[in-house]
Amino acid sequence: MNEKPVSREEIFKELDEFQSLDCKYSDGRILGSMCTEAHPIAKEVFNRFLDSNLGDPGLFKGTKLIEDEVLKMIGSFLSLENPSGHIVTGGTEANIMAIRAARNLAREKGISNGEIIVPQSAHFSFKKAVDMLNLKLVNAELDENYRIDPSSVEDNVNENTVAIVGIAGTTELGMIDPIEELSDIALENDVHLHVDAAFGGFSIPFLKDNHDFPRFDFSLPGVKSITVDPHKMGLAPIPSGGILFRDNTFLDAMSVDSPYLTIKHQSTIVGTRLGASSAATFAVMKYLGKEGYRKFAEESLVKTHFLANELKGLGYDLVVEPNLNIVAFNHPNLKTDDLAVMLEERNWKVSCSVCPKAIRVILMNHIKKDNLIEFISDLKEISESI
Ligand code: EBR
Repeated sequence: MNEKPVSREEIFKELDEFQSLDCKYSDGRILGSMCTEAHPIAKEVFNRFLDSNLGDPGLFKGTKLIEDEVLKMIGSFLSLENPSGHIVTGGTEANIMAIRAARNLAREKGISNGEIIVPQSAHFSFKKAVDMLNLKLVNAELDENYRIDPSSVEDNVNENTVAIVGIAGTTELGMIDPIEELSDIALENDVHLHVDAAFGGFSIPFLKDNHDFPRFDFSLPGVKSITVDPHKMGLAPIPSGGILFRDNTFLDAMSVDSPYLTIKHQSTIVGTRLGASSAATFAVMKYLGKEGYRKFAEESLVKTHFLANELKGLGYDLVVEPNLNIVAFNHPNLKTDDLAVMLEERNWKVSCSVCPKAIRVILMNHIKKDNLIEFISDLKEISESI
């Protein structure tokens, strides 16, 4: 480290050089991200609340009220009036908290060798959760549309099951699992049902009036917790994830004494934590309202169907008809990895799914119709060149 202070000019010059190596959402070439550029009002508010620490909420009472308000607003579109929960760093932390609560409550019932059942399509954060929480991960099979097969869940539930996980917007394909059926299984077996709606949580509720989506939220009695990330479809800055629980018993099951803080107990994994995430999320949610999110979600679906139809017209194969704003596809005569390289050479930042192997494009807000037209023209050229 430098001994003497460095001038602002020099610092910014150096940082500019580093930053010039980063990809920019605004270029419209990042096709494989589930995050996007945060809304301007959220960025402004984030800066203003940078010093507030929700790890010690008695010092930041106003920011704590903001976090509560954000949870209430999210609860209002997930059919739960008074949710318990927190704004956390993202889907990973939210999922770990949900599984931790389920494990601790199951322990109270005498389960010591706990297992969780997750679909094969689950995000890898559940692998981290079982590793950290000393649980066993059991994979449930998928149906032909890459959604969890409830009969596979039924086959795998046993006396050690502490949680079942369903997904509303899978990471790779954006599919929505049949949560209603999982809810019945969870109730019958007295097991915690967690819904990972990290991706779909900020779009499905706004699309459901005009589209035929299955129920996935707290209106289903078996659902005990939901992950929903403002920093994905919610246009909030990173880090902003959400974990909502049906009531306080779940946070209580994880609480530890927290001496020397302004609160006596703490249930979050993280201690010192940003208030800025809550404040920025509050601002963008208020600013857009349900109407604004409906508009963004509808636009992303229009782009999704445009891309899907164009791909079919060019002879590419879709893995599955999209549920949400993700299109996964292959070329009938090319290996996915080779196609990915060809697209990378044309400066597209693509990402590949594993189950099954395919190129996947997530139609986030930063991808505009013009970007898609250019992308489709490159895919046409690739197709004609082989
Ligand atoms: C994808 C995160 C991602 C974001 C990937 C940007 C590439 C990017 N997914 O460029 C679900 C259903 C997810 C998910 C992340 C997480 C974890 C949980 N559940 O901790 O905020 O799709 O990354 O969320 P995180």
